[in-house]
Amino acid sequence: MRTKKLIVFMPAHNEESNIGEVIARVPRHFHPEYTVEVAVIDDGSKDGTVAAAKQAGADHIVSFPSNRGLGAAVREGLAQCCRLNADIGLMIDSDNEYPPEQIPDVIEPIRRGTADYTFGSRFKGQIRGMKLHRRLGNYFFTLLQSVLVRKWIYDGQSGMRGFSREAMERAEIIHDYNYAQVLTLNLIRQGFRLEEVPISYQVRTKGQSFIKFKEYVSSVIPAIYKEMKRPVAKRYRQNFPRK
Ligand SMILES: Nc1nc2c(ncn2[C@@H]2O[C@H](COP(=O)(O)OP(=O)(O)O)[C@@H](O)[C@H]2O)c(=O)[nH]1
Ligand SMILES: [Mg+2]
Repeated sequence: MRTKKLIVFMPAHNEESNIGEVIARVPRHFHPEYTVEVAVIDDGSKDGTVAAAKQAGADHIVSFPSNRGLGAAVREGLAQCCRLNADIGLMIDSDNEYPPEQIPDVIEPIRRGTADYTFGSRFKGQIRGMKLHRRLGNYFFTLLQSVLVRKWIYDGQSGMRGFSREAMERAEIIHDYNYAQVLTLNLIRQGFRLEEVPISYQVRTKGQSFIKFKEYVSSVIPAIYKEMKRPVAKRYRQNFPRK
């Protein structure tokens, strides 16, 4: 029996005080059929992020020479998973807000074959410490995605997501600044199946969120519009042939 590979990848920008703990908490032996590797995409960090990641046992580290943005880093993470022959990819933020212990739960629908793309869903699970304005921003952008894809979504901005190999190969992220909305619109429009798994989330206690309201809105809204305007090729699923 061929062992399968799960790659847990982490976009990181100046997370020296958090990334080591996230890596240490990744379950390395969650299933006898799976090996687990950790990949870090360091987006031009100026602090000790790379050293902390190495120290904590990261298996692969890609460093951008300068800061390119979270969308670019996630795009590189997905490409790296394919290059390293992952069967499943799992992205998790490196700021210690999402629970690595729940990685097996979040990829379970993909292992089972009932989904191709999963979210660790904070709004289906438990949230500690989220400020009201962030909560409202999350509701707004999630509702917008729900309307655009005509499917009820709970947590469109989650920083913990699972991907089947095919979803990783075909995903397109059309801007460098962020990925959260455009990636979901792209995958669902191609016909990939999304499932949300409840997780518990704790707002960061160290370091800072990179999100600045004006910059976020003025980058994300045009990107959503651009993604929705692009034609996408529907994937062909063998078990559900199209009529
Ligand atoms: N690649 C990349 N990652 C970033 C950047 N800024 C933040 N991140 C990472 O993206 C993740 C989410 O960022 P964070 O600032 O916590 O956003 P929030 O959770 O939405 O407040 C963390 O893992 C950060 O290290 C950036 O400029 N580039
Ligand atoms: Mg965060």
